[in-house]
Parts: sequence; C-alpha cells; structure tokens
Amino acid sequence: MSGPLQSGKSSYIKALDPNALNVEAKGKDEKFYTVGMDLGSIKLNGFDCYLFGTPGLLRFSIMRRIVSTGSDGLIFIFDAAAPEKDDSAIVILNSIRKILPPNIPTVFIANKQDIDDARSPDVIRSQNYLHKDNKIFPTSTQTGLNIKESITYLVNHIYEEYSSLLKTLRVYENDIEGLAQELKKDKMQMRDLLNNLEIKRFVELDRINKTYKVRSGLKYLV
Ligand SMILES: Nc1nc2c(ncn2[C@@H]2O[C@H](COP(=O)(O)OP(=O)(O)O)[C@@H](O)[C@H]2O)c(=O)[nH]1
Ligand SMILES: [Mg+2]
Repeated sequence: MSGPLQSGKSSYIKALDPNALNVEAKGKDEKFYTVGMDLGSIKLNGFDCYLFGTPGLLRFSIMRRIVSTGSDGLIFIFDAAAPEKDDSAIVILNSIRKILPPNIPTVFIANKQDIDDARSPDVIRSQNYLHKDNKIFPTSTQTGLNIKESITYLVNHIYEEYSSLLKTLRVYENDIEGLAQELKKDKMQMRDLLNNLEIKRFVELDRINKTYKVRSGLKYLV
C-alpha cells in the first residue's frame, strides 16, 4: 500500500488488522509519520494476505523500495480531500511503478470520502490522468466505506493472475521436470519459482521426494 503523506495508509491497514504494526515517529507538528513501514495481515478465504504500508515522505524512497519489492499487488491511495498532495502522490506512484513488475494488479482508492468536499474517483482520475481501466474505490477509513471491498477486489485480481499457473501446477504435482518443460524454465528458475510459491503458501514442497502439493482451499472471493 502506497501513497502520499497523511492520506490514510496506516489507518487503512489498521482498519483491516487491528493488530497491525507501524514504525512511526512524531514530527515537529505533533503528527505521526510512518518512517519504517506498516505491517498487517488478514485472512481472506484461504489466503494469508500481508499488507505492507510504505512511508509517504518523499525522502524515504529507499524504504519504499524495500517495502514494495516482491509485492503481488498494489493499493495506491489518494487523499480525496487534499488535491495539493496529488503532485507527491504521482511522484511516489511513478517510483513504485519502476520497482514493481509492469501490469502488477493495482487498485486505487480515493480516501477520506467522509469529508464534505472530498473529490470523487472520477475527478481524481481526470486530474491525475489515470487510465479509464484503473479501478478507483471511494473509501473512508473512518466509516469503513469500501475498505473490505477494495482489498477483496485486489486479492481477486491477484488470484486471477495466479490461477492459470495454479492449474498447471496441479497437473505436474509429481513431475517437476515436466513442469519445467511446460514452463520453459531451467533448474535455477524452477528452484526460485517453487521456493517463491512455497513462501507465498500456494504449494507445499517435499524436498526429499522432489514433489510438491498445491494447497487446497484457495478460492475466488465474492
Ligand atoms: N476524515 C478522515 N480522516 C482520515 C481518514 N483516513 C485517515 N484519516 C486521518 O488522516 C491522518 C493520517 O492518517 P494515517 O493513516 O496516519 O495516514 P498515512 O500517513 O498515509 O499513514 C490521521 O489523522 C487519520 O485519522 C478518512 O478516511 N477520513
Ligand atoms: Mg502512515
């Protein structure tokens, strides 16, 4: 999850996981700023989803890089009530896009809709030249508006990205070499792929027998 200062990143993660951690420091203005990261987790129909929040201060770009690397998806937040933050939002968005793979599942949120003059998603879209295909949810971490809906949308999108791979993985559970041929990957690439899928808990590896099992119970959410 990324976006400009004081837009609601930490609040969004806290809304989904009340036990979320946040490495923050109090600024001279008495407000709290995330300097490290936020970390929360939720379970959505069989998936353990880890939510990482990046710092919003522009000079913390190195932390944004560390926190973003390896993500499967991106929640990008605009402060709907503070158009003056859009410039730094776009700087952050462009730097995150350079770190993440192209076409990474992304959802935008236009937060603070509980405030009277909050901008609608369409206004934010046109003011920031976001593509018409980009999904933007109007949200409020105060009222809970579209918090669950926006994360569910993203997780489904990520699941779709993985679903054809999962189908292939199920076919080759006892035949890693066959899988390597099917995916046109060499030994090193296969090792990386399977380790990665294990970390993400899509598969359970049996390193002695050189087989794996695709975890059951992963579902599309509605
Ligand atoms: N009115 C309103 N205030 C919000 C909302 N989300 C966050 N805030 C407030 O905005 C400030 C910054 O929130 P925070 O989650 O720390 O933002 P971050 O810097 O992006 O992590 C805090 O005072 C929050 O209470 C929202 O949806 N509506
Ligand atoms: Mg924060």
